[in-house]
Amino acid sequence: MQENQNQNQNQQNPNQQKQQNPNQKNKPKAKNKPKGKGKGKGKGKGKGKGKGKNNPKTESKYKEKTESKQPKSSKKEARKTENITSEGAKQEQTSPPTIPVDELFEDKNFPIGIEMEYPNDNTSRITNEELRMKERMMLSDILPYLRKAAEVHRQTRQFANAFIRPGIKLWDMCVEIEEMNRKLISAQGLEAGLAFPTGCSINNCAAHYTPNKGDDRTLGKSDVMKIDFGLHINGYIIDSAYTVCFDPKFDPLLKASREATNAAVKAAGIDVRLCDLGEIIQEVIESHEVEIDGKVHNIVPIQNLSGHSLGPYEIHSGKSVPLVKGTEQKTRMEEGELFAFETFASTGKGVVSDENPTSHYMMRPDTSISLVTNPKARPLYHVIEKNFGTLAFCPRWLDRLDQTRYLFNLKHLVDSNVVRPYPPLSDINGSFVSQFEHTLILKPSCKEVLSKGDDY
Ligand SMILES: [Co+2]
Repeated sequence: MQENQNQNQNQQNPNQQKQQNPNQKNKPKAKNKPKGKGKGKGKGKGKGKGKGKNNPKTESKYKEKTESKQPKSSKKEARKTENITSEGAKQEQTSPPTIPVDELFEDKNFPIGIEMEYPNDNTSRITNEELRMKERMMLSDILPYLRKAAEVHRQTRQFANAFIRPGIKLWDMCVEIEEMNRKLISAQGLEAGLAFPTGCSINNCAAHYTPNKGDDRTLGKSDVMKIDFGLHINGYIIDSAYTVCFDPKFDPLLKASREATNAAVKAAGIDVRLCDLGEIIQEVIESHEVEIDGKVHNIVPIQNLSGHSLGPYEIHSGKSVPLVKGTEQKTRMEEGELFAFETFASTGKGVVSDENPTSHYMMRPDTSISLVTNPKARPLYHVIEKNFGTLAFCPRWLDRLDQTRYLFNLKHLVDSNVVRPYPPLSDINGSFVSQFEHTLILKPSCKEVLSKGDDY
């Protein structure tokens, strides 16, 4: 999911900036901060398996399963997947998946993402035993949450790629993806579940599209679709996205974003300036071009979209990762921080603007029911607070909770500055946009790309 960079909205909503002082009511379970001090709960579960070679049997099985079902455009780049393993798995997942991920792995021993050394002078970090100790202390509580959510993401996207075909009804596709996510993560109130609606933005639409009731749109055979979904455990969010396209003429467009995201991930590190990542991303994206029906198009990054830091129950916790050079983001990345790196490559102007209709909404972090002047809208306020807290939601999820005739009240909550709308964001008509996104954490000794899989 994306940061809403619409200027007007930022101005009329000053609350949005005060994210550091969250309202308790909207932040249940926020007790596990990402920079936690370590609660002495690390039972040495990790067994140091992150670095070693893993059971070749389980590894190859994982690879084979995934590769056979990915869209062919994402097969090309062979990935180092040594760290992603099913080691510690009690039993195998079925196909299609039916077993909650909790039951697949013993003692919260979820697969580790790809661990990568920090660039340049930070490479010595990984060998420092003190740092590794600090890491276990700091992150022993939250890493299992993130790794489990990431494993669910991998399994669900593999499942989705097996059934997504041109002609599929997007509503059905989103429902299937969301139901699978709920099952695999053992969804439970605000303790575990979906972090935001399943985005399936198509062609010139870059982000924040998911079908509302009555939208019968189906996937076209040359559509460029961005699948963007997120999961969380106790507020710790995995935000990851990829592009699906069945027409090979768009392969270079997909490659531009995939390589840019990978380059940014590679360059990420403690003390790295966010503006420097923007420059890298822009350079990689602009080094590509794509020929569509006889015409060669330049490819550009979308300058008013960005990656973002993640906080507990907070999809955008303050820092942005620009996609172009020359921004004011002199801020640096810091140890312990969690980031969603996402890049968007476009054949259009490289600028998105709001579209209709809106499907993504999110309660503001510092809001209060006292702002809701119409008593008839108050029950909806409570439904949103109880089910989604400060996480994003969509009308489809209100339908699912048997809410009816909520549109007027939802509009009232938006007008009262209690709920913020996140409309679809699109580049110019006739353009095409690709996206790839990973969530990574800056551990003391190395970075871990949590959502990495064999597919992307
Ligand atoms: Co995101």
